[in-house]
Amino acid sequence: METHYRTCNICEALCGIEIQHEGENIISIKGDEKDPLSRGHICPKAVALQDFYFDEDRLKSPLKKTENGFEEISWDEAFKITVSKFKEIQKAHGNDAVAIFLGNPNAHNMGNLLFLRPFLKELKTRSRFSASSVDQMPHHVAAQEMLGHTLLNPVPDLDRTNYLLIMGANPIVSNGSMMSSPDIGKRLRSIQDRGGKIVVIDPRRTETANKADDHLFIKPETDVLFILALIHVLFEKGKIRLQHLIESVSGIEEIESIVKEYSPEYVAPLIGIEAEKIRAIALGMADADKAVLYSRMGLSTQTFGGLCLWLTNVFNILNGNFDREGGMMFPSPAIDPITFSPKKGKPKHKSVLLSRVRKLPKYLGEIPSSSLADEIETEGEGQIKALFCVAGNPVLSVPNGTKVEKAFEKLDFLVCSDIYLTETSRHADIIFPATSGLEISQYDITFLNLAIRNIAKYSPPMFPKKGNTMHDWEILDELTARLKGEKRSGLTPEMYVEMALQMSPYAKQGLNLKKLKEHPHGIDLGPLRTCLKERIQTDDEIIVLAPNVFLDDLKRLATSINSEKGQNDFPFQMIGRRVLRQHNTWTHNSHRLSKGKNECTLMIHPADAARLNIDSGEHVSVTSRVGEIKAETKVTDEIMEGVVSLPQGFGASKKSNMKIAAAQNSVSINDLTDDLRIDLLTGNAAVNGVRVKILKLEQSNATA
Ligand SMILES: Nc1nc2c(c(=O)[nH]1)N[C@H]1C(S)=C(S)[C@@H](COP(=O)(O)OP(=O)(O)OC[C@H]3O[C@@H](n4cnc5c(=O)[nH]c(N)nc54)[C@H](O)[C@@H]3O)O[C@H]1N2
Ligand SMILES: Nc1nc2c(c(=O)[nH]1)N[C@H]1C(S)=C(S)[C@@H](COP(=O)(O)OP(=O)(O)OC[C@H]3O[C@@H](n4cnc5c(=O)[nH]c(N)nc54)[C@H](O)[C@@H]3O)O[C@H]1N2
Ligand code: SF4
Ligand SMILES: [Mo]
Repeated sequence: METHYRTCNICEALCGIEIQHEGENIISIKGDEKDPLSRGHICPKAVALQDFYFDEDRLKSPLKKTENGFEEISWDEAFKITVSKFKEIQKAHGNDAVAIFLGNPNAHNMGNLLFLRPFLKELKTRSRFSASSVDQMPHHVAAQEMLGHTLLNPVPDLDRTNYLLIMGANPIVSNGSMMSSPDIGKRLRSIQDRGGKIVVIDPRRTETANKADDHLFIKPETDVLFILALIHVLFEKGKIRLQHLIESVSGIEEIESIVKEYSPEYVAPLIGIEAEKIRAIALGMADADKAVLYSRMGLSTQTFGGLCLWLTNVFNILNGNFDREGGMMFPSPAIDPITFSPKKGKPKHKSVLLSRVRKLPKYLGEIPSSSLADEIETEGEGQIKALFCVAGNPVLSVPNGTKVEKAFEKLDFLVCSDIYLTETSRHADIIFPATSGLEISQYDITFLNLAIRNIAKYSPPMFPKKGNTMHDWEILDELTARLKGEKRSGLTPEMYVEMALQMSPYAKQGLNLKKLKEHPHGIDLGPLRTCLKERIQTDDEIIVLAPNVFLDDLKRLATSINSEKGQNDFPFQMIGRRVLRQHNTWTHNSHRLSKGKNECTLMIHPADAARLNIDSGEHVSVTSRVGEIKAETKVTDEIMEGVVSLPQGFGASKKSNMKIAAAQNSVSINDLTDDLRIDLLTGNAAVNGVRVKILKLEQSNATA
């Protein structure tokens, strides 16, 4: 029997796993007790890594669409067709006519991250989209505007804080996001064991809220008012303390004048939380020496996502808990993406570019994914004619997925890299079959830069490539070479890691790839430490507390307050949720993860259900401006009155080749979310707070 150690690359938690196997026969997958970050923790999804590897439905050969369905072709033919199509379309319509969509798994795969850069350089397209604009773009915008670099994203120092305020995140289920913190349950309990406090602000009493000391319901999309009121209280009670950043912050007066009008008494009726409670939280955090406000998905994917994430930083800074033990801190990763694109000394604040059709902001050089369909459908210079979708499933993951799917029919050429024939890739002309989690080598470049301890870890591949698949990085390297008309680069992800480690601040301590290979559980580089002075990228190394883009956006907030738009036709606000046993759209074909009760239910409050005469288990139709779905209800007081919740990532189509997933009859929340609902400041989709109406279905209409 052999034992293989690696990091699970499904979600951001970075759990170390121990796999016992005899050749291809897996005997067990367990948590690696010796992993310095995860300390033996895993979730049910890690065990399913074997299901994705062995899945019969998985793609095992390049495919070409023909009149008689998909046909297997050689890699050479797949590359030839793709590159000649790209070239032909770019020649006829310009470089931007070939677009790229990057899905979430790219961030979990070092090969993709490393080889996308040269590929994009060669493809020369400005039509770039990714899952980031349906997720965390506001975090990047706040980082760029305040600290000078999109990747300077602070993480809560969970292991040392004494007051954790969680807004719009459910880490007990998601295992943490923009905060790689495996074993989150124990870590939260430790806060309480050392006398600390956890408070959750969420329109749903979530699994995390159930473990917290306090949970407060908040009306969806009003969080920005809550945070403004917290800051108001800090000023009012003379609690501003900048600690070691006292000489390093500009714009305090502007913030003071802004928050004046947002007293707890003013915001309370708008957000649904009593003024007294708001004051108690602000003062509780001011008086705790180590306190941190952590905001995530629920705040970044709403109409005021940018303001929410900006004010989250502002609150943590003014409360003396930024770049300091127990507050928001910055990892000092061994491979630091910022060293590869330092901005210091360069002129900042070029104004942000706008997208062609809807004139939306293009942060990170990306067009907001909510406008993908528009950019395909709208004629004129720069219209998208071809799309390369790498590890993405926008038909299920982007707002108004039905519109995205229809737009795909207008494309001259769609090519996808995926492990499955999905709701998206089934429309492709060419599909590249990629390797999955157990077949790749991994050094987690993205998430070790978001981890709550400094760690370095490398995992070699465990299994050979399945069937006639290729690694994503090989696909990208081959495409780059053929676009250039040259031979493959000869580089491997390991070579990049080796080079990056040579430039690392830890190189002096002897950290290199050889050493990482000798330490399969990973190497602990210690707790987070104060380091912003070295890492900040603004020209004068000053934190900009009040950037103009945010100040300007406050006007949009002011006009939206008290606006009753749409409430009569669509009386409910819909929010999303995640389930422990699935990850986004792609894990639903694991029988292990998909068995059991239907998790794709519409949660509704008992008072609302009574008014509509609905019981748990009955079916309703849910309609928004853009679409309608049918769903089974779950009547529960864990959701706020007036709010309903559907999980994200569901809705596998019978037309995909994922038989287990398709048999579940689930629905896609993104058939209801609205591509026009967007945070205009950052371009991020507002998938939370969507206005819907609900109708009870008679028995005969109820088969969803
Ligand atoms: N309404 C609503 N919409 C949401 C969200 C929400 O909360 N509510 N969440 C958003 C968030 S946070 C995210 S990150 C996005 C995710 O959106 P996407 O990234 O579009 O979707 P995923 O399901 O993560 O996976 C994309 C595809 O990658 C394939 N895949 C998996 N592993 C690999 C691999 O190693 N290589 C290759 N080539 N392919 C692979 C999968 O089969 C799948 O088809 O969805 C967003 N959409
Ligand atoms: N099991 C599992 N884990 C995952 C994933 C998965 O699909 N399954 N996906 C991974 C990905 S890609 C990501 S980005 C992370 C996301 O990780 P989290 O940010 O923890 O995401 P969610 O669980 O969607 O939690 C969002 C919370 O925001 C709340 N919310 C919605 N609207 C509002 C609002 O207006 N205000 C407030 N205050 N709260 C609101 C919702 O009720 C929900 O509890 O999870 C990752 N981990
Ligand atoms: S929590 Fe995330 S990283 Fe850990 S085992 Fe589960 S899916 Fe893998
Ligand atoms: Mo995400």
